[in-house]
Amino acid sequence: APNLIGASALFLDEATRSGESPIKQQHQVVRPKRTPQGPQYSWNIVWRNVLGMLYMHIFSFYGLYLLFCVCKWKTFFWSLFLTIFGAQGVTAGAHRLWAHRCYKAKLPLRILLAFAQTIAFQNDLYEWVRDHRVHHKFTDTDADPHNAQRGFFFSHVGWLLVRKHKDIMTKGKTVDMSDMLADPVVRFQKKYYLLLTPICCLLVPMLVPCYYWNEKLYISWYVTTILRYTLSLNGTWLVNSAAHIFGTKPYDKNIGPTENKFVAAIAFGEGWHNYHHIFPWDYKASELGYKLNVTTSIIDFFAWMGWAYDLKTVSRDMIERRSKRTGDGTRSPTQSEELL
Ligand code: ST9
Ligand code: ZN
Ligand code: ZN
Repeated sequence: APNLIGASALFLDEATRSGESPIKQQHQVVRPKRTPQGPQYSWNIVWRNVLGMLYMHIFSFYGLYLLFCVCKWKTFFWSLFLTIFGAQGVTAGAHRLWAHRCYKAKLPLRILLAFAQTIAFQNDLYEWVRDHRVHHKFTDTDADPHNAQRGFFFSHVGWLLVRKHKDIMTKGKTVDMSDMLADPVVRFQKKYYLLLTPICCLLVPMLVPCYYWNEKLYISWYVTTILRYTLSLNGTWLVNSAAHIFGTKPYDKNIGPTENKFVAAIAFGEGWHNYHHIFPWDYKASELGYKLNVTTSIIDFFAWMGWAYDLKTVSRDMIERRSKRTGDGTRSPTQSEELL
């Protein structure tokens, strides 16, 4: 059964005071300082990344054509499977397990999730989690790797195309990552990432259809690899862009992140982002049960198996009090009851 954390205020204060535990420290939030004239940015472009992203996005359209008009149906389902499996490595793994420690996972589950996250090719777990903890601590400031104050494009993909703002490096150093380095699964993936990720994300996904059902190599490359990877990346990036710009703010109207159903549906439950930024330790990343939240059901499944345990969540009373105090009034008081 999920373990209810009954006093968020206490939890946050304690984390702020001690500043020691990586699990508590990641829940500190530093509010953005806004200047009236707005900051100036230099875009130090990394052309290798720009060319890579251009190639992927342009050839994804060809992949779309092949997907609907040419490829075998098994190739379609193989791509779908890779999308869902890889996404769980990001949502249930990198995000809810490693970045926020919303629950604990036994070794076999950690290996499975790290493998899935390698298929997703979104940087190694260590780098992903570091950027994400820094994003939560310095949300929508220059120290946020995908600062949504710099607009939709920057927070969506632009941040991967330019050198990072110096604040990310300097302030990012204050985020404790020792728990990550203590995990042998994380260390292994980090050490061999440059070898593992091209194999898991590009090569094997492409070769399986050719070997098992005689798909043509070029079809498999454009559909299973290029299109699937590009769509998965865009689905993930929407959490940083759309769910920081469009939507309601039932839990805290003073922050950028929003509740966005469209993103929740596409990103397997990660679009309930106003809630998530206020209660980042909740393994459900929303208060709405399984509503547009496949990831929560996957974690519950592993909890039922005994591979996931110590699931953390938030009491309804605490959510209600917070919503009344800082929300924008769009939270329906009955919505969580209906779904429980
Ligand atoms: C990708 C990641 O797409 C997406 C993450 C999205 C997160 C979303 C979260 C929402 C929830 C999840 C939703 C999932 C939904 C799934 C749905 C699926 C359908 N703190 O980076 P460097 C220091 S990746 C502290 O090289 P540059 C550090 O010392 C896509 N320090 O900076 C570091 O050295 P080291 C594929 C930090 O040179 C040094 O700075 N990958 C931090 O400015 C240099 O770091 C790519 O495209 C920090 N946060 O380069 C690759 N950061 O590492 C993109 C840095 O040795 N990356 N430091 O300790 C790059 O090419 C480069 O990073 C760069 C910046 C050009 C962007
Ligand atoms: Zn998060
Ligand atoms: Zn966010």
